[in-house]
Amino acid sequence: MVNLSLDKKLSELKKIFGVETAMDSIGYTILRENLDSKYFPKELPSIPIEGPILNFSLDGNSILVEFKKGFLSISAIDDRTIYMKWSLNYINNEDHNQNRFDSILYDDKFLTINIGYVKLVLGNNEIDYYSKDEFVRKEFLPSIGLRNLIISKVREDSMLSGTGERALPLNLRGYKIHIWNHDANGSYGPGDDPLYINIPLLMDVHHDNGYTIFFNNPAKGEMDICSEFKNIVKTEFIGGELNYYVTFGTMKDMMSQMTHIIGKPLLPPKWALGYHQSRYSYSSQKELEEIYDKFQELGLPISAIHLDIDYMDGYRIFTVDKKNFPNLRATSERMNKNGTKLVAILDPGVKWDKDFKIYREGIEKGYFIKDPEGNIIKAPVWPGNSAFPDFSNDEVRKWWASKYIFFKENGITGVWHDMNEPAIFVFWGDNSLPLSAVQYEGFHYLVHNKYGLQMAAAGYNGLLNITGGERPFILSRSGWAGIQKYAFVWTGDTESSWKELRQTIPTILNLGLSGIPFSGVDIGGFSGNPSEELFIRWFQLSSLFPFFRNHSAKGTRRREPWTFSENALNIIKKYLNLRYMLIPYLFSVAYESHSKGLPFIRPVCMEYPDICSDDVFLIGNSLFAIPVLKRGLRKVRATLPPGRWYYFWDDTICEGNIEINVNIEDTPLFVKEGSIIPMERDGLEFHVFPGNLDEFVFYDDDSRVEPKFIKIEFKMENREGGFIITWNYDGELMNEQSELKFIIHKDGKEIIRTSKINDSALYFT
Ligand code: MIG
Repeated sequence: MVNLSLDKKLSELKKIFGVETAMDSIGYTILRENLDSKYFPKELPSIPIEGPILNFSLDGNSILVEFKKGFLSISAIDDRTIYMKWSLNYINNEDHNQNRFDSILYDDKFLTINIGYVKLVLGNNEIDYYSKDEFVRKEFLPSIGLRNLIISKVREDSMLSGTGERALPLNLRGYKIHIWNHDANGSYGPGDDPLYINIPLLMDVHHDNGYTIFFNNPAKGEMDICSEFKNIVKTEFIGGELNYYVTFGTMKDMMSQMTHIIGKPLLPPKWALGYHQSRYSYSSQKELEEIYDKFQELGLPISAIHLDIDYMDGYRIFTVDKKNFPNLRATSERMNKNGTKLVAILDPGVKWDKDFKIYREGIEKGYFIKDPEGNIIKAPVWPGNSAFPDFSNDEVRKWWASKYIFFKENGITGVWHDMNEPAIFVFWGDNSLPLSAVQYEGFHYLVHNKYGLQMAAAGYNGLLNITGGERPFILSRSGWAGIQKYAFVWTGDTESSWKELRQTIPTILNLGLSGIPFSGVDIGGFSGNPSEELFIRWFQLSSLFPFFRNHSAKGTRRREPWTFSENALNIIKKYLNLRYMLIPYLFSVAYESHSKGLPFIRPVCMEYPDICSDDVFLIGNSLFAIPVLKRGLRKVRATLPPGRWYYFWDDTICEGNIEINVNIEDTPLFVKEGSIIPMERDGLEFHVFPGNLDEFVFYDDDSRVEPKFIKIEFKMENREGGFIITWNYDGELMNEQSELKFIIHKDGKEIIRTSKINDSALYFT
């Protein structure tokens, strides 16, 4: 097995991790291979379900269909969402709080089920799905067993998106994707697959009608999205159950219905939407203070500074290196006064060290993941050999949560979960735990994809216990369906390249369509060195992303705002200020994501069916961005979505095809006619871009779990010679006497009008 390239790898690993860890890595890799060749099944048997339909019955609110071989249970979750479960044996229905079907018809050959605008037609060998009388999907009877396989036919012209985190286009048609959370090992670029967050959820839309399917199976899998056969999607899992939810309707309806099932996104504490400064690593308290002070000195707003792994004592989790960080809490208190929070990294691996308390506890309580022979798995990560908590066990999650008091004691507000795929330093093959490792919920290959999610669930509860009522902030690298309930995510170790800059947009759009609204990318890319131009363009783009963080790998050139030219610093400052000015709008969008499950940044087709591009996006539904994604580009030609748009920077009204100069300081941003954009400029201002507006909900709160809030629902209507804004409000953050300051954008001018919140209307002519 050892050849030249492995020799080279060994010397590399020795350099990065030291000789011992490099040797441990070889040892672990061999162990993993031996275990899996002995215990991971060699054959993956699969038995096809076979028609015809022999019988069907209504069992509670579910329909149980009996085929010649196999059973299918169908329940209605609501009038646009169904749940399907296949088995070779009789199925006892779980209680799903089901709705009733509107009608069930059987005519000898076909079983037709109607609910709301959804219709399913079951034949002897397949199922046809219809939404609003339109055919959307055909599904052939699956095979089940250790290999669960389901083949479906999709329409020719639909967009297939979602599936978690992909360095692929927004439309995934033509790609085969893997469903196995994976550490990209320090650097990746467009086309690399899989990455850290893989979700068996696929959205299939055409003309804003379609379906989203979510396979409720975290097992190792893959999905061939029309790459092998035209219009054929093939989904496969190793083991687990074959059950899935399918929801129908417009993209927006599907998002809200689906997040009802996989989990409603959290509402972040407001500071989390500000700017985060990070680097691998700020490695002393002195350095941390210098960074913080420099932000103050230059008048650059900053919401958080992140500490990467070097703050720990020998990479032992829940410890601080007291030599380099003698009093972290003192620094954090100073930062907190100006609203800057400290965020610290946390990896799941527990150093294999008999003198380390967390390790001893884990051993005594039996909380670490074992191999099939009952030995605790010992595998190298940053601390050297480590043991891995079994987060699939609720008791372990509670234990883990109880450790987060450590963060409070050290003045750390937010926690950044890394290496939680979990990642292991290996020599060859898969860089995680053995497939055959044993966890509380089952073999590792069945639950691996949930490791980061379950760690986040534990961490979230851990923080809830100690924040004194503030909403927690967790940033997670890995995740599965539902990670949005607990955490923000970022796209991991992106390479610093123009093509990766461009890739970032569809990656984040697909995360959003997978139910994860809050995500971002390391500004400049993680690995490698961006040119000043690339860094500026990346900064401009990220200032419009939900999560806005500057982070970079060890050994790369510094990337703090002042480490480029004076001109760059000025541009960076402009976009920092833009971000903070937009926070009232962005927080309202975050509230919409939280309450409706909608993405934070959106593909254009979500608002304007059929118009889609990987290079532009909407922020909420009122702002539209055309980021600059090419080196040397100084002129952008593009087509605006239908309607009239105000150029954000000078109020020029634009429509249709446009051509704009984009000097290095410019990034095209547009406001939809008929919008209200709350901004923080001279206090809170409601910027009015006249036109008809169905609804805009302004939301603000004090970032607490039980918040004091204000929610104002605005409408706007054109009237002859002017317009009228009406609103109603709820909440205690403002009172009857509170004034609303409107800034009306008209003919390139800004006109100020104030109203009492109690007035409920403003008429403008
Ligand atoms: O093995 O903590 O993606 O953001 O700086 C690398 C060090 C571990 C990977 C993360 C990156 C972080 C780095 N980590």
